[in-house]
Amino acid sequence: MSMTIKTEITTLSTLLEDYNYQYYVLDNPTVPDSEYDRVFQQLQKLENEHPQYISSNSPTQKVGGVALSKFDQVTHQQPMLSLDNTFTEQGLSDFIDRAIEKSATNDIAFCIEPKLDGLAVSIIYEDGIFIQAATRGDGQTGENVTENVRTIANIPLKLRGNNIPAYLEVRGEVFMPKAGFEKLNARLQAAQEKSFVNPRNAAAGSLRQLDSKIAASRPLSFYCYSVGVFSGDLANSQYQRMQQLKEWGLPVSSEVQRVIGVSACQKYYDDILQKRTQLPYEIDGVVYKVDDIAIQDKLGFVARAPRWATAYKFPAEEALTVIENVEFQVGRTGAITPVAKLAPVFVGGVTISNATLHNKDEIARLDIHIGDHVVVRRAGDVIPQVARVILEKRQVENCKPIKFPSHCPVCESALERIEGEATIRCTGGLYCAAQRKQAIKHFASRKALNVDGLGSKVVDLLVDHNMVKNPAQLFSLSEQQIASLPRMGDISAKKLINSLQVSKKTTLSRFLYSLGIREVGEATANNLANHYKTITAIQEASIEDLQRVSDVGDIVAKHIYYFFRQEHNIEVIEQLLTQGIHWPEIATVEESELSLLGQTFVITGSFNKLSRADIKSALQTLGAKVAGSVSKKTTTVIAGEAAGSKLTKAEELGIHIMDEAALLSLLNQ
Ligand code: 5U1
Repeated sequence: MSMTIKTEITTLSTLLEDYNYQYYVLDNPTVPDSEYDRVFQQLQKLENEHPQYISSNSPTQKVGGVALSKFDQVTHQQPMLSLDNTFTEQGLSDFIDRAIEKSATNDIAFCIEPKLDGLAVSIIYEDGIFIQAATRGDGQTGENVTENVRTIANIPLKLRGNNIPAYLEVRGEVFMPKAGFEKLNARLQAAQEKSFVNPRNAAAGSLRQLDSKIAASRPLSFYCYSVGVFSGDLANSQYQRMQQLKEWGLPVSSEVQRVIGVSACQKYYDDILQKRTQLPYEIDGVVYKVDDIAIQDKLGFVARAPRWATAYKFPAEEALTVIENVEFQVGRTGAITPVAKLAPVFVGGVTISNATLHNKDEIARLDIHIGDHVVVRRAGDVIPQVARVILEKRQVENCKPIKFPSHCPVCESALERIEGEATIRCTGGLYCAAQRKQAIKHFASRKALNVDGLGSKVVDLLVDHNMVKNPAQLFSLSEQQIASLPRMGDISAKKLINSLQVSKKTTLSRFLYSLGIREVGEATANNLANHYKTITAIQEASIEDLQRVSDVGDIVAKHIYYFFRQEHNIEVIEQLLTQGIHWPEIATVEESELSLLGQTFVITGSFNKLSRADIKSALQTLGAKVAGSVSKKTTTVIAGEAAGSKLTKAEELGIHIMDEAALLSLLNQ
């Protein structure tokens, strides 16, 4: 009997280990969370009934144990080194040249990966079993954080596979993914506890908890980036070692690559910088390591950093400055956005002098005053924000509270705040010149009617000179009127008239998008067009019916419904159609003609002949689903030029891959 229980416990543990490996390392879960939970509970129940069979590396042992009074010290057998760093392309190229020169080898390969913004940790496995984890500390001695690291979900307590060394030290970064950080802070704020300023601090604070149950409740994660002390043999390549760690069940970033040459190294940096904001965790640069371990040994160290590795850091995303003033902008839908006017500061690679304060609640939450010293943040292409106020630097005599206006700063109409919304809006509609300008700019924008030559400045002029009060009036403008505007001549006027003429031929989806209905972006406009086929059908649809369209929920349905019931909007649409805006009829497709029904596509990379939006809409028209990430459910990946990790993953999973030419021929069929 006891043997059966023991076997059952082992079987359930192995099953959970497999699920964890598929989820955390392969990034390809094979069962729903509910199934994982069911098996977990079954194991937990058996272990509770037969505690003599609980192993310290059982998947149930990730919940934390008794609190410690302090952390013990751990001396690293091999010092944990720091990294040299550079901020410039020249610095990277110098590092590569030095490595080539010192190693007397011409074409050195580099193993490269993003530099995570977390804490370095060393983990020791003996005979494949997790036995100890320590922080970097001063590089020689760190703190024993075994009980906390044990609780990190993606760290295996037992390695899998073959030829596992009797002794293996892996090193890597413990970090907190962005989503987990947001949730944790929301939870702390709700409990009126102090929140963390960034994911790195949250990771550090969580790892230093003496109570491992608290650490277990924190959404920490881990990626390996090197091997420390080990017994036996390992591959002589940093990249292959990382792949080997992955096979043993250890989490390794899917962005790790092996490349040769300065330009490939620089390209990787550029690509990662581009997708930085989309990554689910914070990174602050790229780490380059000479791939060949024999060359690494030959290169050795200077002071406490290896000559064979460097970090090419991204421009700092946060900087300190002063709020000089606050202005209030009026958006396309009347939203009033407070904008901080800053003492110019260099951040994220550019000088900024404006930062959004979002809304009235945000001003109160941050307790911002004019004159305050603040930390501003500019992450990628995201609008700069004020991250926090440095209250210690506030000089009361030089500070004044921000007064939110009671009326629209542009048209003086009343402001309103709908219950449950954070945004305060101007009620002026198109009477408000600011809303008029934004509405016309949106109407003419690239993804809408795409009117070439009708940029922001021209729209401002047209509205300021009272020539255009709504988008339809653009089409009644004469060449003479346009040419009479400052800095506009006969030639640009002719061009603009011509562009307006060309823009009249559009698609229903673009037309819908151009109307600027709240919450109706490109994708929703496309879904509406494909569903209803005609503008009249959309105009007549009820709130309930609108919710049948993919991606349209109760709120969006109401926005659409009420938009088409406003007298003014009905008039403008009528005028636009009278002016000759037209689009090809959308054929009614029988279900039998939806040749891609039931298939899921992922689009990655860049394309020459088609835009991503066009590809997406063409695939959807044929009944396919278009997803953002590759998983086992993906049928086909459409890979353009410079496709990155999605393509790699598709290859790993053996998913069908199609290039642009193959896609065009499929669409032609
Ligand atoms: N991704 C990565 N981060 N990081 C930090 N690799 C890496 N390597 C490091 C450090 C300190 O040190 C190497 C010298 C092993």
